[in-house]
Amino acid sequence: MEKLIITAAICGAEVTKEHNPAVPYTVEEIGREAESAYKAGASIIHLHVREDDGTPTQDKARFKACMDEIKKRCPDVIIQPSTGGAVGMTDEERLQPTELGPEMATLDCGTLNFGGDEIFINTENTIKNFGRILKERGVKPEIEVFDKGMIDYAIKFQKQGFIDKPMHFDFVLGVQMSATARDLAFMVDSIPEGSTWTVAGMGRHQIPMAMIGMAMGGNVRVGFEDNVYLSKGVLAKSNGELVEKVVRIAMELGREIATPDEAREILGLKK
Ligand code: KMH
Ligand code: ZN
Repeated sequence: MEKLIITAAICGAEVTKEHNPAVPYTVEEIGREAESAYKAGASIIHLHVREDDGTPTQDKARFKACMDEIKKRCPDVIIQPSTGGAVGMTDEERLQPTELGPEMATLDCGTLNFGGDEIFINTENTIKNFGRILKERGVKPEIEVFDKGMIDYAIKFQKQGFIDKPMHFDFVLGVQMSATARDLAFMVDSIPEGSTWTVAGMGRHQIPMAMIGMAMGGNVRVGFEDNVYLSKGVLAKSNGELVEKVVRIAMELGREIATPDEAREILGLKK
């Protein structure tokens, strides 16, 4: 099997210090959490940033400060800014970090319910526009899939020239769609041959989905954005602890861990 790419989603836009005091807000805290994940074996940092008080922001200067801090601590790690940001942000706000020339960024391929009255809006025109801009800026999209129709959108927009092949997908299970082995198998079976994929299970689904994904030959995303617990009722002290847990399971499954450069190779990122 291919080496395992571990993505650490260290911060997110919704989780707070009330959920887990180790959730990072400041530039220093974001650097600390990225470093803990990187040292444990993460080759990609999926990045949201916050103001010092925890407010989510897509501000370009704030992203630059955080990315510089991460690069200082983890020189070769792949930084993957979010273009999803937080619910309610405008497309222009969301696109700001792509101006900083990251190697990757997310591309959310559909609209979905995001809890309570929240709707995370990604219209067809938003997806096409984001795809076009990422392509123009040489940024590889990680296609965020919250249900099967989003794979169909990605394939349609790839055919129309807004997304390049080979495509890389992140199956986010447990937000809108459920998180079962059947769900994951259906997603994996629905993407074009030659694509790569990773799985992100929400909350208590994080480790079970990671285990199934690893056994299937896929890649894994863990981190506070999706889950703040190391085990039932036990808060993780850092993102690194969550990555370490995945590494232990990977060792048992015989999956070696990809370095950032090996991940670049697997994902076809230009260096
Ligand atoms: N915070 C969500 C509204 C992404 O990073 O692209 C969007 C999100 C997906 O987290
Ligand atoms: Zn995100």
